[in-house]
Amino acid sequence: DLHPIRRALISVSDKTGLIDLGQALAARGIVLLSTGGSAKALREAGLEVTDVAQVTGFPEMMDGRVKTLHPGVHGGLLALRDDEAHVAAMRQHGIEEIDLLVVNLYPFEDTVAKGGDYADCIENIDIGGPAMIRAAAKNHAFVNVVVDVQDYAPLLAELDANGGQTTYAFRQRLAQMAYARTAAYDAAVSTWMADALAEPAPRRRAFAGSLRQTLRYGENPHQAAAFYVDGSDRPGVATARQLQGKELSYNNINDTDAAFELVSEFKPEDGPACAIIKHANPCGVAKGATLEEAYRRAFDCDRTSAFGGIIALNQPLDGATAEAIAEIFTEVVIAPGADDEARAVFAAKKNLRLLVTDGLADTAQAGLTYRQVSGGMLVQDRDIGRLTRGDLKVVTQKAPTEAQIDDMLFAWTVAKHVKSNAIIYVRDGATVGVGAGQMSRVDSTRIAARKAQDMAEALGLDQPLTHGSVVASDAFFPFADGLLTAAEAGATALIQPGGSMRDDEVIRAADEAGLAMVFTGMRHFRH
Ligand code: 93A
Repeated sequence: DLHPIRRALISVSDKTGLIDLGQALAARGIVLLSTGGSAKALREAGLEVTDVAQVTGFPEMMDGRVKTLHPGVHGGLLALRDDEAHVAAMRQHGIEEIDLLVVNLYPFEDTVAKGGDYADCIENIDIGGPAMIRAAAKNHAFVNVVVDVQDYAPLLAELDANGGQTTYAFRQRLAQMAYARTAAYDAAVSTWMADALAEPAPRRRAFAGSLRQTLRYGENPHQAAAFYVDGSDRPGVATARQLQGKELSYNNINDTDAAFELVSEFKPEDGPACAIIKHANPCGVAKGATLEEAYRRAFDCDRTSAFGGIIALNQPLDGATAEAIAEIFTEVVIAPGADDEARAVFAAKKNLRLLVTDGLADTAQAGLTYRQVSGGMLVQDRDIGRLTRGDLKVVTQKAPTEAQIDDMLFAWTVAKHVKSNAIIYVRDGATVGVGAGQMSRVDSTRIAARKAQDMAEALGLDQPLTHGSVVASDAFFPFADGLLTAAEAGATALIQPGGSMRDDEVIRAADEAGLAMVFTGMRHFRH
């Protein structure tokens, strides 16, 4: 299954490494065919190149839309070299074998990311390239197809290791990667069109991702893993610049995303905010007069859990905040910038990963989320539900104060980012208890209160910070028990969707306990 490469077709948009590759192939006696711009570049480097136009007998036409779509090319890629009829057809029509195809496609994804207009994006949909890639990949029994600049060196190494030939296994691997590329490419086109159409329902979507990096391992060391990015230029973990620290792990990426998405809910102009995440759930979220204060208040929600956490800030990291963060072990800090002083403080913490973004995530941006299930994928709109004061319906005799409403909205925003069943106690713009990921809502309510109790003891407070707090529940209280637990912990007001069969009972219990309660009419499940 070793086959030599005698003739290569090179057609690349990204000309990186093109000349070196052309020279290396020519030096191995390989005849070069090429399209317009690629041929020109190779020729300027002094290489001998045959224009594809000569192979097809047609000039490149229609702004390059039609250049390689011809039997002279596709016959050369698809013909089975060991099939008499195929070989006869080649001879009859003057078609010659193409043994190596090197293509990288029109930069469609980059054009979208750079905000290209509709016509620009359309023109950057490559047709001839994917057609050739798919043809060459299908015929990998004989043909080599390279779609990535990174594979130029391995190709040359393979040729050198096998006396100018390639093995079947090598070609097969190239073919697999080639189909991954064309699949991702078409997915990117489809996704862009769906966005352009503002297609509301997550129907007939394809996942457009390209490999950003292979990871050391997945959630656990025995699981292989990789990070794919969708090419959108949105601020977040996928586009952040890492200024220092070890390579991000799978869990780091997941948690950093959760932290950054949460902190991005708090606009910088509304003041500093900090979110600390552990295992994808917040263990402290707070606003503060300064960034340092926001961090310290978030930290005080649950100091035990915050150890080894992921910290996200809604404003550029400054020196004082960096000093405070550096007091304990932290895995990752992500912020929309970091000043020199902060960088100097962190420089001493070699393992701490510092990521900076260009601004915050747009939490109002529509999009889709994907989750794999056995045998399929669940796709849904992102949860961009947002409430304002006007959406809140007071259902108790007691109405909440303005300050309580502020805390309710804060707690509600945090609840959206906590795994269900989510219960959040908030006081003065800081979480003071978070109950996450429990199978029973009343358990979440209890756990959050107990943790607040533990914190009070650790901080030497007379009473837990849940005293005088407001509580958010991501879904309705099915019974009064959760509400009564919150009241016992000292909560004075509640925000919840409402809509339970027993709403009356729950409202009555709130009235009897002297609590203020509002219904949102919106739920924030997160699983
Ligand atoms: O417009 S196309 O879809 N029509 C074609 O027939 C065709 N053949 C190759 N684009 C086509 N290509 C693409 O041209 C390749 O995929 C590559 O990205 C690009 C290389 O063009 P040039 O060599 O002129 O820079």
